[in-house]
Amino acid sequence: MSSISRLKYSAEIVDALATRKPIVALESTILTHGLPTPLNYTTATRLEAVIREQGAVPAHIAVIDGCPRVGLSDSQLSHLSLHSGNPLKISRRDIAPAAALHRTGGTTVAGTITLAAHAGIKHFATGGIGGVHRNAQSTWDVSADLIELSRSPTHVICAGAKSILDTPLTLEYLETHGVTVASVGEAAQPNYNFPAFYSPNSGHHVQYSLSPLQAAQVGIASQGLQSGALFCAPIPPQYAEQGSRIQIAVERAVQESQHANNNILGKDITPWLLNRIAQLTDNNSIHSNIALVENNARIGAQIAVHYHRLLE
Ligand code: PSU
Ligand code: MN
Repeated sequence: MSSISRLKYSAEIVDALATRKPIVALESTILTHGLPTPLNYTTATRLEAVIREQGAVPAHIAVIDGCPRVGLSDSQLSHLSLHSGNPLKISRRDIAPAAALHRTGGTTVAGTITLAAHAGIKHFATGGIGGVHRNAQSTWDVSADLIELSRSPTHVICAGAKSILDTPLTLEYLETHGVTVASVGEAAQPNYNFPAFYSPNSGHHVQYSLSPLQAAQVGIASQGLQSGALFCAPIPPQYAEQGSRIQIAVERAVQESQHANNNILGKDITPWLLNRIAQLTDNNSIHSNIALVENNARIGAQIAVHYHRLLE
């Protein structure tokens, strides 16, 4: 049986799809590779609560025992968060082998978009996306997240791309591949900064500054174009100062990862850097990460609610 035809929905998601409720997808690599236990579990349940507070339905996506799932139970979230049995990091390329070999793993942004698009879920909130890595000119390390955004109609709400990546090259890549990029926020003032995950401003700009309602209107206007979009919400301002301190640790971690002795390659690079930055910042990076992903879940749910009202 194909992995996609094995896709299973929780009862709540079956109902939400049938009754046309707003749904916000959530990834699970943040549980299996992005955050340490038990903060990964408490964050996952908090994100679900934040989305419900706004009147939308959360849909965590993962592959469990070979079964791609949309909507996870509390015990499935808790199981993933314990990292037992060495869970896979599941990008698009890993979905079929994980299904065939009955493996369990967290879906990345690319893996989650693939499954969310199949389920007909338009909105997906996460922390940061993968992008074009520094030195990609020689390593070719470009995250599959960017490719997936370019070929699916999913709209992703995130806090930009981490400065472990090459921001201008990431923006160039998104432009070339037709992905809409905008900032989104509840503030009255327009904001044309492309955020840098731990910091509200990367020093690079976007062309559109949207309210959640306007982001939903862009979603409606994108129908038929099959355009993916990246809606970027900056980390809340109280974390800005800490962001510049974390930046120093980011630079050091990137340098260490490039040191030949460490031999960090491929899909292990992003989790390795996240863990090293947490060590170097005394876990401050983790608190920032949790704050921004909650902010994105809230704004993502607001966009999804507006979108569904506009559809009616
Ligand atoms: N950024 C984070 N935390 C994460 C990730 C990115 O701050 O957990 C994860 C996401 O799942 C993203 C993936 O899709 O890392 C990107 O990995 P790569 O760079 O190998 O494509
Ligand atoms: Mn990579």
